[in-house]
Amino acid sequence: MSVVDLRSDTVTAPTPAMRAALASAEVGDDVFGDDPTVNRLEALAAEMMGKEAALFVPSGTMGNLAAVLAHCGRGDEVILGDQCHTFNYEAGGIAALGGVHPMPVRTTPDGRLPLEAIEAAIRTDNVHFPTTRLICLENTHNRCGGAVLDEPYTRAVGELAKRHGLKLHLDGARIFNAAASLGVPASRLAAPADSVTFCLSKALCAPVGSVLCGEQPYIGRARRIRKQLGGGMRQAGVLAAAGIVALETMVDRLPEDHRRARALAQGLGTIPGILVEDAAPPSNMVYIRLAPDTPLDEAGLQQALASQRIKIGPVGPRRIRFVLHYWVDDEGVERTVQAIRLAMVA
Ligand code: TLP
Repeated sequence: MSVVDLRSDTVTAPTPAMRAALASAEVGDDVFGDDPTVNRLEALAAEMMGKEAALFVPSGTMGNLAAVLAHCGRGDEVILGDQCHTFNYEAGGIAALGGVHPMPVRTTPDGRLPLEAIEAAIRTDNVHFPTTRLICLENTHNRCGGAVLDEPYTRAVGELAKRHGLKLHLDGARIFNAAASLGVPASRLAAPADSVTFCLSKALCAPVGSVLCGEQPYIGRARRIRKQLGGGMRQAGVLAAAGIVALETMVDRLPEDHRRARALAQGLGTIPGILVEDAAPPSNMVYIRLAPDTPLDEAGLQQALASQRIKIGPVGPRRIRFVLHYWVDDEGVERTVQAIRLAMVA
């Protein structure tokens, strides 16, 4: 029986085509700018995001950190969502390493920061205050059920930022999922942002890596910051080669994961005691809650499923996230629904 791993799309092992590409990748020292495969990946990524330049980084966390540090100086402030990844899951890096002060704004369940709330969070010019420099958005929104930010909303935030002389960064770890969900090119969703990070190592299946995209001088500053963070990699072409395969072959299949997320949500919705947060999830994530009167809690369910070789990820008390990806097929979805149905009556 194969393992069905729904804990995250970060668990995705490389595809056979990626393994072949990385084994034969042409490489050089990327800190010297000599790695042709990294250069090719960066050019492709910039083109797909509609930006001038790109920087290959080891992780989404480093991509967001370098992005924020290239926009802000010490004591500057960034407006971001209280549910966003940078605020919750990046070990406080922007503050710890960059001296950048976060100004969290309440996130609505659809992953948005209300425009009025952003505007109200912008500091006036007063010696007591930090200087507002940057706004961050996340698309798709991880903690908000994989919510998708559409083009008009992102454009409205971009216009607001411009009006106030601020920059806009987009954590687009799963921007291709957002694009697939809306049926628009990712570059349209990135257009209002000054910078965007996206991940190769999540739904696109590459083993390692993310890319930060923006205008040339900005990416130049980010390149120096990546070096300061210890992220200057040498023959990184072996990783970039898998990233190129990811961009060339894995983007168009994302609607399959979204279809399976909806199937999983629908199946789980028929099980007594399971409260599906969104019966028609917008991208590749399904969030459920266990009803208060069910004997199994999230750890109990996780344990029951582990014995069936199904891995799930609790994200809070009685709350569980399931993430669909390349390595989970229809049979895996069915097996999961059946196993949970049995565990809930056991
Ligand atoms: N998210 C991971 C965990 O850290 C929670 C996951 O399993 O979903 N931005 C967003 C929106 C993310 O979801 C993640 C990873 C990152 C950035 C960071 O990427 P990595 O893990 O490459 O540093």
